[in-house]
Amino acid sequence: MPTIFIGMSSIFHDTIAAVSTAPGSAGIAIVRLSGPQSLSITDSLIECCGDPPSLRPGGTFLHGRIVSDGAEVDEAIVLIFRAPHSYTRDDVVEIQGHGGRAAAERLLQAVLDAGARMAEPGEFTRRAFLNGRIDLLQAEAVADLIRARSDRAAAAAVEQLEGRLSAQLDALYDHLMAAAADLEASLDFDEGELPPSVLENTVRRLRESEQEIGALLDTWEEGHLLRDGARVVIAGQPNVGKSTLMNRLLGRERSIVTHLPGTTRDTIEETLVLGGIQMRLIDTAGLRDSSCLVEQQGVTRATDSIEQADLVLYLLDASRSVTEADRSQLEALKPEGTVVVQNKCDLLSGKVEPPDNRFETVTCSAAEDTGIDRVRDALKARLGQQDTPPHAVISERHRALLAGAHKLIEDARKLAQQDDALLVPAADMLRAALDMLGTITGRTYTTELLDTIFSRFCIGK
Ligand SMILES: Nc1nc2c(ncn2[C@@H]2O[C@H](COP(=O)(O)OP(=O)(O)OP(=O)(O)O)[C@@H](O)[C@H]2O)c(=O)[nH]1
Ligand SMILES: [Mg+2]
Repeated sequence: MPTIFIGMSSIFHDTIAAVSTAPGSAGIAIVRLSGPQSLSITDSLIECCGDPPSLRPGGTFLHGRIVSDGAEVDEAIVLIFRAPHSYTRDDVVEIQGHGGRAAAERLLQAVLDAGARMAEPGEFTRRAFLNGRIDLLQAEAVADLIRARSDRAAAAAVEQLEGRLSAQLDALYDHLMAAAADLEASLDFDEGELPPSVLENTVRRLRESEQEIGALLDTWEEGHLLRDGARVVIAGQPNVGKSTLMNRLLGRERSIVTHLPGTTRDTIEETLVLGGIQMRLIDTAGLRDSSCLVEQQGVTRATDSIEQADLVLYLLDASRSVTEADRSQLEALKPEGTVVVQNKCDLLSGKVEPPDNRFETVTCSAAEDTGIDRVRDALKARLGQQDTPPHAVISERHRALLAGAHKLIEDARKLAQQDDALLVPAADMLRAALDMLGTITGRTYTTELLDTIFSRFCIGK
């Protein structure tokens, strides 16, 4: 008598499938299925010794030939995950076939022909969320982890995936819920009869919530640097060696270098990972007035880049005296967001004086490749948070919601402190703030919100 495995009933009635490994040459490719027919579809495709997949327990694997329409598709290993012990909490099957684009596509086609539907980007993770295995913050962490370009970004995503940020948000939600309940309770008192201690308690709780949200909002800057990479803009007058420095930092000849001022016209962006920190390095056109239309546009782009930069490397030609244009440019830059680099030091015999004591200044010769480590060290020191262990940090989506909730809580508190008669609008505001906090973890969500979040995912995740 074969053992019969009864799967958990799922809210999903169809079975999705996708190639879950990256396209291209590789040892193996994995086609993943999730949904109630995952096992029966695999049964219909596999020729193997012993029981078919649907009669095997979860956590096991088997070897067999995948045959579709009488033709052999591939030799494969099949991994079985039974609901609810799977990535999506539904029955999941992973078929490992040979790698390579064509082989993987053939395997996927066989699975689709047998009754599965092609998965949308992020649909496996979306099902994991809708089935309650992970919350929205953890789902977002999956996308962050896949995209992480630096060790630190990956470590922060893992923290978030493990639920550190979720736990923090849940505690915040509960705290605010308690304050809102206190406030609602005070609505039952007649005017003038509300004991002051009840209101004092509510106000204290609201203040604590505001502080906690403030602390979370402070992690945004770091989160932005980890997720998007710090925007490091190399700027300065024409011909000071910006493109040469860009190439040195990247370790390859990316930007065109000539002796002619005005060589770089467009902004040139490349990713650089330095000491575990991801950055977008941006080479720009030399800043000068030009009658050439192309160069003018380049200078406009350079100026825009400087405005959006997390850090500006302002280059000077150390062999020349600092110009008026440099002085007025430096005047406009913030010392906390700028490192002055005095380049072309090889052309000097003596020591160079820093142009402006307000700015951290390093010297180098990009052409001779000396002092570039000083530039790297300055970048790492300015952009790294190496002294703190990696921790989960909020994203732009979370920031907008947290900032909104913070404002509502603050306004509600002020109303409550002002007059008993204003407790009703204050309670409404707290409900709206709770909704906002709930949208971060996915206690409350809309289809549009899920569409936006999961469209960032790749197919197969
Ligand atoms: N001696 C010396 N020459 C350098 C150094 N760095 C760059 N140069 C030279 O300076 C000239 C201009 O270099 P680029 O890197 O194109 O300068 P840029 O600032 O990008 O110039 P634009 O794109 O025109 O704004 C080239 O001939 C480089 O070889 C350096 O450290 N020492
Ligand atoms: Mg250049």
